[in-house]
Amino acid sequence: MPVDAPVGTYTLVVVSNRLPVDYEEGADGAVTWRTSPGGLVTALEPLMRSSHGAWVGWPGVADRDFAPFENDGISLVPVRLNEEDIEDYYEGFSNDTLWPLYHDVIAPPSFHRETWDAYVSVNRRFAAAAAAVAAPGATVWVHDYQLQLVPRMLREARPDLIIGFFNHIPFPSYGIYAQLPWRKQILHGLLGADVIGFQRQEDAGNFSRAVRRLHGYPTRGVVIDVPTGEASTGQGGDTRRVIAKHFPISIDAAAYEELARRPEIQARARQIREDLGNPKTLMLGVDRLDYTKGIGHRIKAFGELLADGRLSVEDVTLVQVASPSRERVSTYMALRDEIELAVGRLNGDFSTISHTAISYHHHSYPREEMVAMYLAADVMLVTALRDGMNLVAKEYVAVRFDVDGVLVLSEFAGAADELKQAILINPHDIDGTKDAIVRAVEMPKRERTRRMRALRRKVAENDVAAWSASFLRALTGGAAVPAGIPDDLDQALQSIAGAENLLIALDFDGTLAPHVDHPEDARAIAGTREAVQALLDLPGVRVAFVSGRALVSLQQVAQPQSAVLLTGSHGIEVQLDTPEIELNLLSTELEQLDTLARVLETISGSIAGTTIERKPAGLALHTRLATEKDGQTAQRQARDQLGDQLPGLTIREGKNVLEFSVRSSTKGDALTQLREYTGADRVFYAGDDVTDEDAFAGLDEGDVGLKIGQGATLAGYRVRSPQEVTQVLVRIAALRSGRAL
Ligand code: GDG
Repeated sequence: MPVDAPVGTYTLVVVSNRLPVDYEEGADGAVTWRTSPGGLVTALEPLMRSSHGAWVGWPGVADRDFAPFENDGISLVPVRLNEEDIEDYYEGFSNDTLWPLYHDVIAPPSFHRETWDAYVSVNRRFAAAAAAVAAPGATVWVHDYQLQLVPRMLREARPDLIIGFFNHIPFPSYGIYAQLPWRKQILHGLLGADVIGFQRQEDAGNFSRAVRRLHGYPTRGVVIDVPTGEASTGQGGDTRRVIAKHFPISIDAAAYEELARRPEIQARARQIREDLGNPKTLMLGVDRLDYTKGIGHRIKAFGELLADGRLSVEDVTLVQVASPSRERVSTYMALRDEIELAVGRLNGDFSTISHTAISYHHHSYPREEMVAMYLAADVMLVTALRDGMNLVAKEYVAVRFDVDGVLVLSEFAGAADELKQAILINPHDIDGTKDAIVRAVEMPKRERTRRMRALRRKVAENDVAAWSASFLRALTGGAAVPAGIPDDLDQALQSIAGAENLLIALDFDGTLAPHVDHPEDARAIAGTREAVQALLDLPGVRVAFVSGRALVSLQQVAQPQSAVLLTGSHGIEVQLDTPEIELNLLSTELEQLDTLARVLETISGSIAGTTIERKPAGLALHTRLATEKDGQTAQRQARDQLGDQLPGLTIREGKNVLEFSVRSSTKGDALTQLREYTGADRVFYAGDDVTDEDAFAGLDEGDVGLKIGQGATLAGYRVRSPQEVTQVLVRIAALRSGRAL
């Protein structure tokens, strides 16, 4: 059915390589679409319906145009791919270059200029399709490694859009990423997004490091400052803030558990065991047939255990589902041969007439059958050599409502960050993997239950709905921001007000004081001082101001009560119940500061028109008053000499100014120090600026982060203006004193 809505009206647009539907043609030639039930669809379906969403992607059939249509209440916008596009963009650049490269070159990546060209042009097609359907100011969420150039292309076409990107696979370390001939273009493409999501913290870190090394943009914690417009030549000017952070993906855990509780699926699980001759232990592997999944390593370990006599084919059977994948890519064809040779050999060596060592299946199964297998399996083997997340591990846990079963999990799968109570292995270490398998087979019931209970809690806490909500919250902060204190914020305030030791940490400019043209004119709005005093008067409450300003300047504008704890210069300067300002610098850093001053003073003394400004953790060399040539010479000399003498310096370039720091500190660091100093068990943090995101990122569960104004944020709550912050402070004081009475 064609969509009635004209183009350009969708407020939420999801873009992924594949649309979440499969094409089917009846005998009479009638076209039907079957929803392919991926986790992403389940996660986004309700939102797509409620917020007038559209999904842009390839419908899975080459060389055919399809008009936009609606399926199961979701508008689908097909992008055409020709046979050649599939070969070059999909099988070539995506799956034969990016996939192996991003998975730590387990297989050698190919680098071909023609497939790169195809990647660029197909990305352009996806970006154009998304730009055409997005409403003014819409949110667009682009998915995965096939479409890394889309965020930038979209931003150029539609600067009004809010753009998010999520990378489902790992992001490699710099040494590996640097091999890519188009490494700068890909980063540039991704940096078109406002929020770039990764599976693991390590992936986000690798990305930020690559940005620093290849583009030289400053990064602080999760924030990257990307120059805009002409300043992208690196000559200072305006910047746009991009957040690069981990958002570990998950599954629809409740839906898996619901299937597992169905009597017919439990009966099927019993049947599977029976058909396999009721082995004492059933082990299971479920993977796309992909070289990243470590299927060969698993088979090797199992074969050696049978050969050593530590496991017997009479007692243990391994069921391996290897679902067909990328069958036209030659590496995958070779992998299939290799795995099937290993399975055949192992079965030839160890199977008996009544017991098969490996029950191997190169098909796809319906989800119900997968759930029955998970239920039937005593031990689940996930031995990936590199894997963004690995949803199979989470599915196994979600299904086990009987709180039994053992998960053996590779530490190289993203899931290992959350699923710590699995038996974690290094699959390259065959002996270690063998020991882990034996341990899993022999694990006593009590330990199995204890571990599975903890695993289930983890998966239930972060299901796919929580995942998409947290990504979209970071991207848009939710929909419109209401006036006053929203209900959910009020509930959170009620909860923190009861803390044993409560820390109220507040940014100043934009949070307590409206932004003004001249920074020295900033003043907190009326009522703030009284609200702060009310908090200071309560037992177990500390109030801190956390600012990017130099502390002297903060004191001047905020005129804080003496009991207020102060941190300035993004945490480099502190004043914690002391009369003097203390510098948070190590003695080695103080020595570096001396060297820095010496070098810059010499340069400035010899070149007319250059001046030096001292900062708490560094110095700035100003060249505004020098001739252009002298300015350049001074900057070059400073870079060269300091590069030799102090290689670890952070250098920031602005218009006619070069700033050197011996320490890059963030408001996140400031908050950590305040938390330790006050011994707070709960923290309330309010801020409006992107530098406050580092503090929000450091909040724990149970803490409250409050963002002031619009813009991407990691804070859980939002208000519009400093006026509402004051209301919130008054409310916290009232709630807490109510408790004290
Ligand atoms: C990428 C990243 C990341 C498999 N065989 C059958 C079947 N499956 C289902 C599983 C699971 C999914 O496919 C596989 O997901 P994984 O996460 O394990 O791996 P990738 O396909 O490589 O996915 C990965 C993921 O994106 C999400 O961000 O976790 O790291 O590589 O749901 O159950 N499902 C059915 N029949 C099969 O035969 N029905």
